[in-house]
Amino acid sequence: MIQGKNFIRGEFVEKKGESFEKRNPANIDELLGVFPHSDQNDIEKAVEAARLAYPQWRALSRIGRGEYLDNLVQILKRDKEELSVLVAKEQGKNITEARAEVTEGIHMFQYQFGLSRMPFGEVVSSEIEEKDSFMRRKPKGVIGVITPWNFPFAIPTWLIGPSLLEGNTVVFKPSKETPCVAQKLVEAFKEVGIPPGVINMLHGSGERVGTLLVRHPKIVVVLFTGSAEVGQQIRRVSAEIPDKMCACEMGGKNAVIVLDDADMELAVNASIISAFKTSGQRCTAASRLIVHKDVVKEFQKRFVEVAKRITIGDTLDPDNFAGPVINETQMNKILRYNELAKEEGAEVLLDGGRLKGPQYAKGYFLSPFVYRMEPNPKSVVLKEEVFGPHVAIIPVKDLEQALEVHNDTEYGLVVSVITEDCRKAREIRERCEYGLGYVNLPTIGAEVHLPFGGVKKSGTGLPSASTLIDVVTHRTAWTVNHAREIKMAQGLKVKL
Ligand code: UN1
Repeated sequence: MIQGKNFIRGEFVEKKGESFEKRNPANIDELLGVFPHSDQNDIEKAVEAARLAYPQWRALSRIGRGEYLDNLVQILKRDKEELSVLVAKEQGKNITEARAEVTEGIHMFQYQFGLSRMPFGEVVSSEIEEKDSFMRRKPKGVIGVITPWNFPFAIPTWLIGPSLLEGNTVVFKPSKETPCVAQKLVEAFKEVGIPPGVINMLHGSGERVGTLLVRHPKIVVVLFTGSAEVGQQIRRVSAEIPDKMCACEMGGKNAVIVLDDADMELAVNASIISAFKTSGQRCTAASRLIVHKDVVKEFQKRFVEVAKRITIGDTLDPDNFAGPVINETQMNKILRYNELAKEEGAEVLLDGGRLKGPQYAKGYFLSPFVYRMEPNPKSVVLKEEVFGPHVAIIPVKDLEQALEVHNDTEYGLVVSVITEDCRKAREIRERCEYGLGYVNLPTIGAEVHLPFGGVKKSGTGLPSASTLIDVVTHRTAWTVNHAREIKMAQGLKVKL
């Protein structure tokens, strides 16, 4: 049982007053921890701590800051299994996925450590031979990091790692659904002796703590991963405050496109992984399988066969495929989308729903819901993100229609195409709207050294992971004259 605490100026602080519980979504009898609800006063203290720590932290060399992240990696590697078990218990993903998630987070800090010795600017040519020009990056200040519950370890590292390496300081607000893993991550920062105030953490809900953090005038950048609705609110609030910018990673209505020449086994396996890993609770999960009509019959038969076989249950049993969904609200939302699909005329191929039986009685376990539906621009279930084990098979007559159906949503995060034909894959690459594209792979499984972010409603056009550096630094121009006299660019002549 974790006694949750906020982390401010290098200390875990006691807090009386309102608190909230975190329970295991696979077994709600298991209480994992109790955490404080932060208030305006805590926010002021945390932001002030980050503000005071900033000048010294940025004055440390970039390599010096990287060393802290390398030390952190050693601790996280030591505690990897403990962290993975906690991710599985708190988030509800299977232990094999939890281990992969912790690995992904460690990769981010390793990547940042490696980057600390790499160039962080450019030498730029000038019209005047004696002038040397540079693009140099400067940190921005205090960054607010607001993270979701589906990747309680990896996503915080994705946002905190680059922010700290570049010399910013951080106030971190983890999801109220996954405070335990956040607490462990911050404990590791404390153990490496990161200077007080460089990272601070506040527990609480998005509506209260998140909102106050976004509104705080001293938070210059907000990094957010979560729903499109909340992201849109953050964008609105940020726009009102001069000097504030936000980078939001939001949802997806991702698709696997299966063409008529697809390797069928690969197509089915990639689709199963895309639709049902993490119980469909990834922003990269696919809830649409767009399949060429000539192969749709075979595809759907094989897909449903495998979907029926996947085992859902105990998150610590590595032989299970998936665990529960995160909470009752999400479970009910997914069930409503299943019903809506029926109302919208779906041909149900596998009627998923709440799993029954004593091993499921204490958790939010859902079995896969699979349906077939003709392309329909009016259908809500073909457009909205479900974030659960809910997937449509949509038959299309050719590549042209596949492209049209793919782009017919407000989102644009991930597309995967299953084909042996490089020309068709190229058409998908050029004409689909997405931020991450895959060929003969599932839609999930991005790596930290690539850009991560979507277009349209999925993102703000500022991808994270490797490219977050562009958000957490300001690019400055620095020009030095080595001549004795002043020579101007653009042929400007000045007589004095
Ligand atoms: C998310 O779901 O918000 O590509 C992130 C993936 C993971 C990251 C997902 N590496 O599925």
